[in-house]
Amino acid sequence: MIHKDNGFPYYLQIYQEIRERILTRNYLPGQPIPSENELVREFEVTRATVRNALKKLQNEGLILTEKGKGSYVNQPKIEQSLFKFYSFGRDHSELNKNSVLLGVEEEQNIEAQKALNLPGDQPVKRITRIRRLDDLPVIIENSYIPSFLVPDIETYDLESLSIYDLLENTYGCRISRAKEFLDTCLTDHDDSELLEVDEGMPVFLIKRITFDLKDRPIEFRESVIRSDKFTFSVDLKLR
Ligand code: 16G
Repeated sequence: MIHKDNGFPYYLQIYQEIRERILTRNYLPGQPIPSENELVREFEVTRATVRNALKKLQNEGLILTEKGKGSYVNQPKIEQSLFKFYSFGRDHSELNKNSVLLGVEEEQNIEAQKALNLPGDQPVKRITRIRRLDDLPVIIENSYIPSFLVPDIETYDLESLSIYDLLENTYGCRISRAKEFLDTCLTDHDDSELLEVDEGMPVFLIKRITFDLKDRPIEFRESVIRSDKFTFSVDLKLR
């Protein structure tokens, strides 16, 4: 199965072969892949070579490995277009989703106040939610809105309602556009507990400012998003 004389490292050939079996759904999401011993026999290589191949698949999130239990195929990531002003509530319709409200606080927050063009004495409401997909926590979301726009937002069911729907339908703010900044960071202790991942895992950090029809900023949102669950895509068109 692998070419021993073409100079291409054995572990990369095995990695490519297993990767292909996953992408062509020969090995299905959630299903185990052959054990190390089986792969050693199939490819006629050393165990160290097989381990290197598996490590690369693991690093890329294609397989998950549990000590003593072997490796299985990870679920494919959810694709999000960067060019769509999507709503968590309305998207991912085929998945079982819910939000857990961690709290609503009125506070002074310099970064949010700056993003929202608010003078220092104008407080914001911070709404913190964990967004879950298929029973896994996938996003930690902090939404900051000038308090005067949403004086009683804490009285609404923020676990089921979309904040954008509330802004539009309850508070009369018409949304026109949003600007997003996409970054990465590593999870700290608290984030890793909330997202149920290892501390220090790379995650996306998206900051968004949402504007109303008069181009006034009305919301600043900071989302920490699991990079093993989401992939962001952009369609590039020439004309
Ligand atoms: C999620 C979405 C975000 C969307 C927001 C809607 C991802 C990665 N992010 O954070 O794009 O705008 O939900 O919030 O899916 P809403 O449910 O309050 O309208």
